[in-house]
Amino acid sequence: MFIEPSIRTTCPYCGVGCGVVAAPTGPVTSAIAGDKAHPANFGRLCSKGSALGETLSLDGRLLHPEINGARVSWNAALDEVAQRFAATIAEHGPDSVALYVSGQLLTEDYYAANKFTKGFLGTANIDSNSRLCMSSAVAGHKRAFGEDIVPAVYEDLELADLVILVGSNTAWCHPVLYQRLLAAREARPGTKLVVIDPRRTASCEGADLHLPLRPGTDVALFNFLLGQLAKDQSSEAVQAARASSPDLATTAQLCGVAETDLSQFLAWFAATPRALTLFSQGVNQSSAGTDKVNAIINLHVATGRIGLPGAGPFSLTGQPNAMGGREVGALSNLLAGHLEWDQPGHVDLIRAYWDAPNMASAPGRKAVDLFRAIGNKTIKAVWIIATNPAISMPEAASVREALRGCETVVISEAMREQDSVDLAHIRLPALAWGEKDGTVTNSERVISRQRGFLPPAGEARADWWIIAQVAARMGWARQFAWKSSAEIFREHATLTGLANNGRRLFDISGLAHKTDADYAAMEPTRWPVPASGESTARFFPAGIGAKLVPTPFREPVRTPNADFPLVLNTGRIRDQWHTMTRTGKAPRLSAHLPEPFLSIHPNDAAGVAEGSFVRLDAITGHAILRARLDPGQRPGSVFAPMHWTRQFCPEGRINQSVNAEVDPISGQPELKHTPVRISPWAPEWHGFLLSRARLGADLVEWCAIIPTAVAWRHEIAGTEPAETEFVRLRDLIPHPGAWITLSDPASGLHRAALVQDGVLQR
Ligand SMILES: Nc1nc2c(c(=O)[nH]1)N[C@H]1C(S)=C(S)[C@@H](COP(=O)(O)OP(=O)(O)OC[C@H]3O[C@@H](n4cnc5c(=O)[nH]c(N)nc54)[C@H](O)[C@@H]3O)O[C@H]1N2
Ligand SMILES: Nc1nc2c(c(=O)[nH]1)N[C@H]1C(S)=C(S)[C@@H](COP(=O)(O)OP(=O)(O)OC[C@H]3O[C@@H](n4cnc5c(=O)[nH]c(N)nc54)[C@H](O)[C@@H]3O)O[C@H]1N2
Ligand code: SF4
Ligand SMILES: [Mo]
Repeated sequence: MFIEPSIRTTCPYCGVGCGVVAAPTGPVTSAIAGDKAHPANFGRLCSKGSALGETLSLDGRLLHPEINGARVSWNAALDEVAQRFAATIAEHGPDSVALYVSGQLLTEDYYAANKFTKGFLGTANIDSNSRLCMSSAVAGHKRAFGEDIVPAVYEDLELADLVILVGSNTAWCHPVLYQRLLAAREARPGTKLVVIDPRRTASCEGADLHLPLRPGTDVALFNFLLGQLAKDQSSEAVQAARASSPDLATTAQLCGVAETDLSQFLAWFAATPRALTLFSQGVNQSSAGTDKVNAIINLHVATGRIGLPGAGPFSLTGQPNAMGGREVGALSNLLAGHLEWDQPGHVDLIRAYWDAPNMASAPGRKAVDLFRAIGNKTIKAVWIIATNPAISMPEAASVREALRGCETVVISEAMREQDSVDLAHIRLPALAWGEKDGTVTNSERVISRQRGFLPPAGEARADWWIIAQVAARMGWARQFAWKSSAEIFREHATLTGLANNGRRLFDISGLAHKTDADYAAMEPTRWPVPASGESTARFFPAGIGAKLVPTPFREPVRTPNADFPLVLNTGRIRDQWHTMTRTGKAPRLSAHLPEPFLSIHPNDAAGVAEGSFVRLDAITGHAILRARLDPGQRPGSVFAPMHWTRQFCPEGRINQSVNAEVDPISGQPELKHTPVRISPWAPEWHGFLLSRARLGADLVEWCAIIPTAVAWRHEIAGTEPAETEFVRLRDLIPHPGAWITLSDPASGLHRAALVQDGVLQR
């Protein structure tokens, strides 16, 4: 039951962009339900969305600005940021500073960050965690369509006769879309589902066909279909496709799939005009990510299966506002409003519109390169906003080292205990979901409102406000004089119509005159919304206006070898979100898969038993994980989740081991393909410790912290002698009560419970 008034807002997790109805039931508690009127979910929510109410507590929030760990006033913190950035630029030039931002920012925050950096700091060194996520899709779209355009909409899921999931574990990562898909198949039982993924995922459960391809070979697979089905065989793209994939046998061998399965897929695609291909990180996060995207688009364009009801290539966005970040151009190689660095007049247009004194004139550094430049001290000041690169970047140990050695690290964050926050000199508390207010754009180009329904936590402020305050202190008060997110939205919407007249499909100038009240009440709205002229749901009907791009197949940069014979694949689990800052609070969400693990095909186990510890080694690092023997793994490749951090399980951090090879066009790192080896890790002892207080994950050699309804469970193991460790651990816990201990050296079992005033202390 909701206590009125309830607020309609949007889920802060994935790019499906579900509408949520929230009603505060106390200072930090809220009832959460799906919004029946929202076109993304029509009232549905997944496990993460429905547990949102359990993640709103103030535990762990960053509540006050800090400099070097000491609490300071906002004025002092903002002055310090402005002064340090100004001094660094004065001494070393504008390219010695950078921002690293996030697809979890609202469009208004994102717009502010991009304007501040490119127009005023005078550098294009602003990149986003979207580099690790969407940049290959962006690059592929631009090559095929001339602009970063997603041609399809969610309704196509209900209209398609053949749905293909490529490198997308939709059942876990875009669950409401998967539910929509299953419901559509129930309504129209003939609809086929094909999954293309090296491992058998939860998304395969409802599939008619699973192609467990050899990791990294998607281009060859789609090239084969293109070569077989393209009407015009003379184009350069078709020639390139036929070179890698001339026939069924060669392609099946190269991709490591059964000939019968591949020919089944070919036959279904050939026979089905309404074919829809959803793709995600198995495509983008690859050293051939951009070519994978274009190989998929090529097939749809060459066969006319695009821009029509139920047909098209469809890039699923990861974060809630991955799309919004692209709209405002907040990646180092983009400009605001889908304008382009190399188009005559575009940079000047923005310079004039912003009244920008220091407009950057060329693209800046992409994430991997940007952190390397911090490492070698080319970049001396960085401002991180709403992301956790110390965990989520590949070769994460060197990213941490880079930050540790950097003169000035500023972070705007919602949480106090977070691996990157630990490394920052200046910490700025940001509003979180439920408090902040603005817009986000989902995978199908629908702009929705996120609305606040809770008071700010402590002294937290909106991300756009923090940026505008620093800009004002650096001398640009006039250009950053916004009083509300509505004002920023109008400025952004107006920009998209500048010198446009249909030249750029991204145009929302029709929303530029929304009053504050209109903005407050704005319903989900799909772009484009030009001030004048036609708006359309789908683009490039039957492929008209789209280009075929040659995509010669190539192997990943680093391939398995004698030292590192297995391929490490990484990704997500159903109930955790990235670095667990929110989902890690909810016992319900931690119950599904409570510890970091490595999925291994039984043939590759080499002495590692189910449920035991396994050590993984790569060139750049190692991890110790719980082994799960899974016949659904493709032999030769192992899978680890990306989520565990220093806060939750230091030895479970996988990104120390993940290589930072990048796609040459998009700069997106190859997060799904690192050569590794595995071996058993045999601790002297293992056990668990339940405690009301969280004791910290560096308690012992291996520790994973798991929230439960009554206490924190510390799953622990070590190689020191059990007896001494047992006593050490017991004495770590400050206690006025008495220990009841039970030790049986013969069986090696040790138990202890703390009793205080006759009550068991957990
Ligand atoms: N539960 C949950 N949901 C999320 C998120 C989360 O953290 N947790 N994060 C959100 C974000 S930001 C993103 S980007 C999306 C990501 O959503 P997805 O891309 O669906 O998720 P991943 O698990 O990263 O990877 C997808 C699949 O790619 C496969 N894969 C690996 N290599 C290859 C290959 O060479 N070819 C092919 N075809 N497949 C391959 C992997 O086996 C994996 O199953 O999820 C969003 N939704
Ligand atoms: N190995 C491997 N690594 C990966 C991936 C993979 O598949 N495999 N996937 C990559 C992808 S696709 C992604 S998207 C990234 C995600 O990686 P990150 O972006 O690093 O992960 P998050 O935990 O989502 O970090 C978001 C942070 O923002 C904070 N926050 C939340 N809301 C706000 C706000 O409104 N304002 C501010 N200032 N802070 C806020 C949260 O507390 C949290 O600390 O990881 C990438 N890394
Ligand atoms: S599908 Fe995505 S947007 Fe929808 S409730 Fe789940 S996490 Fe939130
Ligand atoms: Mo992502």
